[in-house]
Amino acid sequence: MTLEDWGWSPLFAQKFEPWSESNFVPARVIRGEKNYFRVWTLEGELTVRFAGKVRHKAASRAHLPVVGDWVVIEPQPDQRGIIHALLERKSSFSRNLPGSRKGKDRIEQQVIAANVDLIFIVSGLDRDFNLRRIERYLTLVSSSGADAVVLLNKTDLCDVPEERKKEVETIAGSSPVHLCMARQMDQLDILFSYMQQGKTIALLGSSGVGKSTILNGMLGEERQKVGAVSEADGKGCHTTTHRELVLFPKGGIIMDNPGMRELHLWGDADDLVESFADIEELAGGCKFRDCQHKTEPGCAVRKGIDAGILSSERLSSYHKLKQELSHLRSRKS
Ligand SMILES: Nc1nc2c(ncn2[C@@H]2O[C@H](COP(=O)(O)OP(=O)(O)OP(=O)(O)O)[C@@H](O)[C@H]2O)c(=O)[nH]1
Ligand SMILES: [Mg+2]
Ligand SMILES: [Zn+2]
Repeated sequence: MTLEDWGWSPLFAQKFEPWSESNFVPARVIRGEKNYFRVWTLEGELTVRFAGKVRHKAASRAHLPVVGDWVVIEPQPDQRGIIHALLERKSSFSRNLPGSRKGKDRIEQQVIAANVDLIFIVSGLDRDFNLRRIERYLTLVSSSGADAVVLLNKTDLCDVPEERKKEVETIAGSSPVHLCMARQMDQLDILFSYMQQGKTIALLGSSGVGKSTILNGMLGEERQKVGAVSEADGKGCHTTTHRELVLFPKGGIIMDNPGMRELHLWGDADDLVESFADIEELAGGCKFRDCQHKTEPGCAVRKGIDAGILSSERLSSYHKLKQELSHLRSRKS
């Protein structure tokens, strides 16, 4: 196995350069536990912690290693090691973890997955199906630096899968949309066309949509535990509890993830340009350059709704996400 099999590239080699003359080695974080990480190095897998100075030097939690990161390790006896530094990420999928302290709104960037090239946004065609949530995921992916593919799983539980696919295509822009039935390993072949040596793909979506089933199906073994969804509300029971990178023998890396409950945006208004390219394009025809597409005269976006090119739900969703991003910006500064 080579570093390149795990996604190493000249970019990371350059970042590692200052460390290359001592005992340090590059490693990729493949699993995160509460107090330690599992990393892969050329010498094998190690259990590592980070040196206190890494924590002190980190400007925020977003600067601490997560699964997918490349880190600088000082190997120790007994397959152990110490993380000395985090190499700059080429992409990161983050969300906002809002909270409050002393009655004040707080925002915090939580990096969920680092150095991912492609994100499979998995959605179930059962009660999980929700166009607005997919829009939210697409917006988060556009700020991550990764590409997106939407997977609509559980075709067996839907009478009109092709119709659903078409609906998603109207909001997915240039991201491909595929149907699959992971439980019977149906239509998983198309997913292999996205795999290649050193490329990292993350599976993201709510609990119970079938992320781990998809990974098992592609791998051809029951590597990840799979759990039933609740009969009462159709939701999953958070079976996967750790993020983890799995290397495929034929090339490519897949990251399984726990289902996400809350998806607050982390990014800026520009991220909507990609995830709502249709609205941005229509906006070019609005009378006023700063048109908010609400009540202004000569609004080409609202004309688009009247003409049936755009749904009013999508425009509301756009307004909502834009509002969330501007709130975030006012908190950041
Ligand atoms: N009917 C049907 N069920 C499926 C399909 N794919 C997965 N499932 C079932 O959906 C349930 C949840 O699957 P998981 O793979 O555990 O879902 P997950 O997304 O990994 O869930 P978390 O780990 O909780 O985030 C299991 O009972 C699977 O057997 C499918 O194509 N059709
Ligand atoms: Mg799972
Ligand atoms: Zn307008």
